[in-house]
This record gives sequence, structure tokens and C-alpha cells, in this order.
Amino acid sequence: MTISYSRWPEDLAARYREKGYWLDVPMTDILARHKNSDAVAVIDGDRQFSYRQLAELSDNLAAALQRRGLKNGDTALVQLGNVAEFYLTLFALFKIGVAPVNALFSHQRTELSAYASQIEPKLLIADRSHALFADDRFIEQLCREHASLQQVILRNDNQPENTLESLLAEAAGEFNATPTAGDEVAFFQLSGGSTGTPKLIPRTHNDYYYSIRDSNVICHVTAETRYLIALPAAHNFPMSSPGALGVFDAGGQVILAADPSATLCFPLIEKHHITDTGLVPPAVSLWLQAIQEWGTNKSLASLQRIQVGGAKLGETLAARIQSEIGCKLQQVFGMAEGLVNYTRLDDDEKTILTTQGRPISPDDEVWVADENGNPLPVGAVGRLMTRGPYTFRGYYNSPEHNAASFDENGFYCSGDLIEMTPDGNIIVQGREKDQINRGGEKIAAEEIENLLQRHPDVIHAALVSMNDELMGEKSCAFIVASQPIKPVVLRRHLRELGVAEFKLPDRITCVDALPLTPVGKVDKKRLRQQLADQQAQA
Ligand code: OOB
Repeated sequence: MTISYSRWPEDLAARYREKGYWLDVPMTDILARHKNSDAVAVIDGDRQFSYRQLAELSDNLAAALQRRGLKNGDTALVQLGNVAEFYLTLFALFKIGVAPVNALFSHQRTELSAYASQIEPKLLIADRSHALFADDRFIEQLCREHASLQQVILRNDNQPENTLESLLAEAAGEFNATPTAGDEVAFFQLSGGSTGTPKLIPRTHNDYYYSIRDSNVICHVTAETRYLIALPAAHNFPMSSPGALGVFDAGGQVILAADPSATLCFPLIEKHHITDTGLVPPAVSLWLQAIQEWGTNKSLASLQRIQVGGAKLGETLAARIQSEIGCKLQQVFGMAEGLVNYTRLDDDEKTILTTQGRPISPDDEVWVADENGNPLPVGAVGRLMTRGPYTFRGYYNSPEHNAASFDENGFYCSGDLIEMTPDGNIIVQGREKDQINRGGEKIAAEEIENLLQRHPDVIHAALVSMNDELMGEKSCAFIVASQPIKPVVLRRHLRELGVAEFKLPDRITCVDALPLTPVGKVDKKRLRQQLADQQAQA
């Protein structure tokens, strides 16, 4: 059985194959090409894995899962943090053709339940060290609600059998890899979202592997690259832009950090002679602050490049990377849906400091639309429209949302407002989607509003962004309640519903009524303006 998804039209698919973008090779190839190499592939704390070990251990896990009934076309819900097992599991699942949703480690009950409902997984792989899996209650709930769920495998479980560790140690024996075909779904990427339930993005081997290979060329990734993964491993940026998969493809080294803090990352950079990493803008600020406080950037001497993306990087901060950290900056403007733009390493300084770069592929079609869907000229600000060899053609099982997200020619409207420079670079100027970008972490306003409105005293809720020096944006919830209600009560309410901590409103303000637009929708522009005015006065 294959997983159904919105395919590219025949003519485009033929072109992508003809140009050599789509190779019809599954991503198991990334490891297969290095399987006899004893070079170090992953460093995770005191543990170190060679390419040979990655290949063997993922074979073991794949075989063990196959023996437990998992097969090509099945789906899995996976939640692992920045640990070597994240990649071992990913490759094991690729090998047996099981498509995972890789939930972020910050995700809680609400997010995991929503993903499970969408893919009806046969397998759950999670970590006992996550609060949600400290006992069996949530697992039991998932099993009750999803008859599909047949296997639950936990990391850090103190049992002798059926743990992730024990499956990785089961000898593979006679193992036959059964990856899905190149043009089938390899896994589901997570959408930052703007709707009530988080959407899933089917990514095929062909499209994803292509974006990885060409990212490697653009980012100069080689066997000498030592890349620090400091952002959540499951996110598209550290996974494939070029991320860990790019580094594996090139035969380089991936070093894992639990978070992007300077206290954790600087010693790792020094110890492992890290050459490259990817950060969100707030992490850059904190690194610069640490350098100032500690009075040295010596431990960062091996760093050649820092990629920054996920949210807009201000020009002042951009300029400080080169002068204070002493390495090159590459801006990355990407999306889990596909399209990734990079400034090139040999671009002039102005381009690197002031633009978000240009697409990976000559066949990425990007244009700027006005609100009626007509093309705008260079220099005008409008909607980003795109299609191409690694940009998806539809969210999983979401026909209504897809109808609103694509135009009649299959161009995806990302909800970003951009401007194109005369030399073809993109400048992100704003956003139209109802989302808060909290330092790269995306919050769909509607999702939190719905959860807030489940509190019996809340009549109406609106979540909007407010400017924040460090995070770029933070979230503010405006609440209309039937009786006075304290912010702590609403935060507790959200925690009880089980939602990722970064989605909790940074500020909660009770109001008598929400301002409305002439058509009767909540006037979020006015709410944002109100917050900006308050900040200006403060
Ligand atoms: C990356 O992916 P997502 O899916 O978490 O978020 C995508 C959205 C974009 O539509 C845009 O609104 C925003 O994040 N964004 C940026 C940006 N990079 C992403 N906004 C301004 N400047 C940037 N450099 O965030 C992502 C995926 C792959 C590589 C890098 C980032």
C-alpha cells in the first residue's frame, strides 16, 4: 500500500527527472554510500557513531521493526530529541518504507494527538525522559483512540525488552530493505501552520534528496564539514538545509547539542572543531552577548560559517556575526513546505547582510503576487508564490486548506510578504498568514485561540504578535471573558490541555470587546497597532 499525496503534474515531473533533480533513488542511499566507512558520522555527548555503525544499527532497528509487523506504506509517530537515535530511527524507517511524523521534543499531548489523528500510525517511538511518557497514561490514551497503533517502542525505558536500545541491538540477520519508491512519501514534515490543527507536509525521497544534494553544493558541505545541530533535529532547517542529512550525504560529521545556548555550544565547538552551524536570530544575539560577557571568541576559531534562518535577521545583528564571531554569515529563508533560499557564500556583503538569498534550484519558480493574484514588478512588496522540484503540492488530507493555499497553476502561497531585488534575491518584508514567529518557532494563532476558548469563562480570544527585542516576536492573547480571569489561570488551562510551552501567550490582556473589521472579523491589525503604541509609550 502506498500513502496518497498530491503529486506533481506529469510534465513537471518529467522535467525534474530530465534535469537530474529527481533520481528515483530513496534516501537510504545517503547511508548506503558510506556504509563501509569508519569515519565518525555522529557525536552525541560521550557517544560516537561511525558511518558503518549508523548503517548497521539502523539495519538492526529496521529488521526488528519488520519482524514486529511494520511494512512499506505504514506510518509512525516519532518523538525524539537531539540524540543519535533520531537519525538511527529515521534511516531505519526509510529502510522499511515506514513514513514518520517527527514531532518536536517540545510538543505535548495536543500536538501529538493531532498528528496521530492525521496519519493513524502503526508505530510510536518516543522517549521516557519526556514528561508525557514518564508513565503510560498518554500511551494508553493513544492506543485507545487509534486502533491502528500496534507497536510502542520507548527510549530510556527501564525494561529488558522492546526498548529502542534493545531493538537497535537485535542482530539484523536476513534483512531485506523495502524502502518506498523515490516518488513516494518518505516522511511528513511539520507545517508551522496558521490553522486550528497542525498540518502535515508529505515529502518524497525524490524532492527531499534533491534539496539536500543541491544545498550541499551551495553551502560547500564536504567530508571535512563538522556541523553542530543546535536547533531541534526534526526541524527542516537542521535536517536538510543542508542540515544533518546534507552532512551525512557528504560524509562529514554531525555533532549534537541539546539546545543552542552558548554555555552548551561554545565548548562543543572548541572540542570538536565545528566548522558550520545553523541558528535562529535570537540564538545569534545570545551568542554575541556571551562573547561580550566572557570577553573572547577564541573557542569559536574553527567556525567558518553560521547559517541564520527561521525568522528575519536584522541587518545590525547580521553585521556583528562577521566582526564579532569572526566567521561568514549565510542567510537561509526556508519552509518545511519546500522552497529554501540561501545567500551564496561568495555574494557581496550587502547581499549577505540585507537579503534572504535566492532559491536552490533554477527550476524553483518564485513570483510576487498582489492581492488579486496578479504579478508585481521587481521592488514591489507582495505575496510569495512558488512551485518547484522540492516544493510540495498539498498538505496531507486537507483538500479545503489546499484549495486556499495554492493557485490554479499549482503555485503555493506561503503567506510571506516579500520583495524581489533586481538581481533576483528575496527580501522578506512581512507576513500575511495568521501566525506568530517567536524566534523561529511558529505559533498558529487559531490553534491557541481555540484552546483558550475551551476555558468555560472565555468568550472570545485573539492571539497576535508583539515586537520583542530578542525574539523578534512574542505572542499576546486578548481575552473577552464572562468574569475576571487571571493570566495564570489561562496559562494553567493551556498547560493542562497539553500544548508546547513556546505556544503559551507571553502576555494575556483582558478586554471588554475585540475590535472588528467591517466584515466582522477580529481586527488583528488594530490589536497589533495597539501593542506597538503601548510599547512606544513605555
Ligand atoms: C523554516 O521553516 P518553517 O516551516 O518552520 O517556517 C517557514 C516560515 C517562512 O514561511 C517564513 O515565514 C519564516 O518561517 N522564515 C523566515 C526566514 N526563514 C523562515 N522569515 C524571514 N527570514 C528568514 N530567513 O523556518 C526553515 C526551513 C528551512 C530552512 C530554514 C528555515
